[in-house]
Amino acid sequence: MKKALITGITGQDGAYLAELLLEKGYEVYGIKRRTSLINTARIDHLYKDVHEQDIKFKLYYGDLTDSSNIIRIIQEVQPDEIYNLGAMSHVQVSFEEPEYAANTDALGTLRLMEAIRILKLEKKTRIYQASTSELYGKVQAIPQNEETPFYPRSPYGVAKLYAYWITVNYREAYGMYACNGILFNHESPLRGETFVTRKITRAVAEIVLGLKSKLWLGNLDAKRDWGHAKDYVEAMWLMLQQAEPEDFVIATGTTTPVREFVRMAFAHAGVEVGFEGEGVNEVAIVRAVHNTECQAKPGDVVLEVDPRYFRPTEVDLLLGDATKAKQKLGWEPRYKLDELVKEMVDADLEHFRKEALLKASGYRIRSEHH
Ligand code: NDP
Ligand code: GDR
Repeated sequence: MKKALITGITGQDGAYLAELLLEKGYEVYGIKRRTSLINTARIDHLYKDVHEQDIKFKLYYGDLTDSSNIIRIIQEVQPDEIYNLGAMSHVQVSFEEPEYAANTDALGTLRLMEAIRILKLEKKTRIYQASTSELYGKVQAIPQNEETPFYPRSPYGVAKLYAYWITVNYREAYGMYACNGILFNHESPLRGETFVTRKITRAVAEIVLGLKSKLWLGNLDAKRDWGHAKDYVEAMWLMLQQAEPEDFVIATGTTTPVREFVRMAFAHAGVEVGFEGEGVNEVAIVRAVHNTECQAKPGDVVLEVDPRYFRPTEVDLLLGDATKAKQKLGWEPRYKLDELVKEMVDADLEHFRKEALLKASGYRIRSEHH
């Protein structure tokens, strides 16, 4: 039975990957941070299952900023595979916490690599590094593939650039099986609530159910190549099953503006919106409603632009070319963007219907606590 260690197991990708590896018969170990509120909501179902059977899923407290803790956990687990998904992963927040982003995302990766070396596991343990399309940053070529030059545009992107190269360097210097997956944006109902897709699908559900009247967003012109996290964690696993370690771009090959994602999400909930105005004055207005449950009415302004969400430097356009992954890994995305949008909107509608019921019954709901 293979053993996998996942950093960032409490995040979106960690949850899908843990599920996939357990299905494949792995023993799965994860590193979670100590937090004042419990942070394991995305993996609680796996944890419970385990108590009914043998222990195949175990969590350790830890942090990528703490070397001794990383060394101790790796020494205890002796993993066959490490998936380094832990990161301060929010691009805009990295402008507010640049040093922490560097410490976790750049030096955290170095700490993992060094732990492998200190423990002399170079020949045993394979490492997946969660690299990102944010490395491409300022557009140098369209579409972007493994040969496209990097030009990161945020402290997050720069920290991940270090992590990318230290992964390549340890592979070349010490013969480690270490791979970079250069993954383009991938989303799901488990996506963090402050990333743009989930922020949109949550707001659409709240607006439809009458729990909120308006959504505030930043740059509506940004274009992203959005896939489904479930497809992307499969690519991570495939990268560690090859004869030789290599780096791969993982993407859908389709790019879509934020504005269009908004339109699609409302449309899936039975609300047609149109956009008027430009720049900071752009708004989305309800044109028609085809959903009897919907509380919004034609003419309502349901989206405004708030410059607070503009970034000091932006990544305008991401479009990935995953030909290499298709040829060498046999990987292709299964989900189309409209299926992803539907799954996310449906999940948020279900969630907020419960809140709407509670509100109608006189209980205070979460959004009213802030
Ligand atoms: P999330 O933000 O959902 O999850 C990040 C995980 O990292 C969480 O488990 C978080 O813990 C943990 N973490 C944060 N800081 C530390 C730290 N100092 N030490 C240990 N763990 C830490 O990210 P995703 O699941 O979306 O992404 C997974 C990885 O892939 C990240 O490295 C991200 O940068 C990268 N990536 C993501 C893409 C995407 O579109 N989703 C695309 C390309 C790359 P907690 O739950 O306590 O916050
Ligand atoms: P990104 O994802 O920065 O691409 O990083 P995010 O969803 O945060 O932004 C995508 C684009 O939408 C624009 N945008 C907004 N973004 C947020 N979060 N909130 C808003 O209100 C808003 N309005 C417009 C942004 O400006 C941007 O252009 C994600 C993360 O998962 C990274 O960890 C990962 O490496 C990359 O994807 C690939």
